[in-house]
Amino acid sequence: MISQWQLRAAFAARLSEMYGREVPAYTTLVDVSREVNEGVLRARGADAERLGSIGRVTSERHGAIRVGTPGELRQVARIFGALGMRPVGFYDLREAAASAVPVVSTAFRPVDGEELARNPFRVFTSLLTPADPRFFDAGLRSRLETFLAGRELFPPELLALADRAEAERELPDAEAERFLQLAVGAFELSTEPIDKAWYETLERVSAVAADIGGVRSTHINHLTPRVLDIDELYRRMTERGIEMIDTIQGPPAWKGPDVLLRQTSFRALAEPRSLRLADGSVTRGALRVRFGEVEARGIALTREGRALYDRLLGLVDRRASRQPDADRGELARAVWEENLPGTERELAARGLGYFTYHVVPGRARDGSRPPGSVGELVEQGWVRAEPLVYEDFLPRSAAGIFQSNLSGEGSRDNEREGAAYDTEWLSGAMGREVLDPFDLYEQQRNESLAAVARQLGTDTP
Ligand code: OOG
Ligand code: NI
Repeated sequence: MISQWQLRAAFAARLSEMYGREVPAYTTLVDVSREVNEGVLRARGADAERLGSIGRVTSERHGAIRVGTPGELRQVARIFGALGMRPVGFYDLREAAASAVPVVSTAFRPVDGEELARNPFRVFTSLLTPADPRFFDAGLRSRLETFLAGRELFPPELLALADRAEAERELPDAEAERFLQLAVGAFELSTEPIDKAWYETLERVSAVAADIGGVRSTHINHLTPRVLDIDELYRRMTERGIEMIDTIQGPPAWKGPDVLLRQTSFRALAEPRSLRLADGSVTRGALRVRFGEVEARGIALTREGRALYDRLLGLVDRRASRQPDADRGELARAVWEENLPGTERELAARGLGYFTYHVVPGRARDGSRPPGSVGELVEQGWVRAEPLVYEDFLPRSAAGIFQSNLSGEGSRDNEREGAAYDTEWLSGAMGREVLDPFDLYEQQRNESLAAVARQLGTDTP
């Protein structure tokens, strides 16, 4: 029998194998990430594993896919459900991007601590928004919906195996093998010829709309390894002649604790594709749809911490617009140093970051009574705080990542009212509840505090 987490780990590994075969620059990214991680581990020892074991970090990946209809999203949810992954978070990329990205998104990932430690594979999953009149007029919307209704992304056999794996939380060896083959196959780039005129019609709205609705299949568009020092990785990739986008997105490099998520990417490479012309003949062309990304993960922020982060971003934006020649990274670093606590301990004390709490063995022996608050318990050495790693995404960075394969600007008619899409809508469309990431971190913290109280024989602090 192959359990759910083993299926998830095997799927991530096979997807990585497939992507490496098809996108060689990805293999370079993985190799350089491994070198950087080994270096950090040598230099920092156990401290390097504070936000995840080196085993977890080395195999850790996130992927991204894009689908066209709620029906397709429901099917994707069944496949990821088989792997123990649930939809977490709502990202509205229609608003976050400077240029047009007509999608709303969620991320499928494991949700409990043990499952995350085993293998945290996650997939950022975007759904096209044909009902948003800022992007699609009535005629184009209806052609698009007809096109999407006529395609099948996932074979029925794959979906049946997925349902079984989700219900039974495991599959027998032979079925597991079949499931993995079909699942990886469903995310490969198709060789079927693309209708050139139709693709280009959608491309005028947005390259992302064309990537989703211009073809009869879906594909993984990037797969992202995790690195422990993204500034060092960026230097080494550049040295190897791979042209990265010009920034690392997310928080700046600074001397305080790493929080949330820092990401960077290289632009999609032109790949040969068959294009069908209006007269039915097939010609060779090239499309840029698959790219490479790498990320460094930090401590998950609480709602208060996140609100502070968003305020600081705004502050950096304002300073950057007043000083257009200044280096944005430097400006951000200065803003960070003025406003964010420089140590993990303070981050915890000010309620800005998520931690779990664990009883320090032996402390109770002197016969004194443990204090009542978490802060005092930590201060007096009864419990130690372990940071929770951020398992999710950032809308502004995601919008930046989407640009990695946008050739044109696309178009958005800002005179029109946008269609309303939100978490509830997405949950309804998928038939599964889209979970709130803050609730999940909070739950992990609360469970650890309940365990502390049980062990110390006190009330939950
Ligand atoms: C997804 C972009 C978002 C990330 O890491 O923020 C993303 C896409 O390009 O489909 O993967
Ligand atoms: Ni990504």
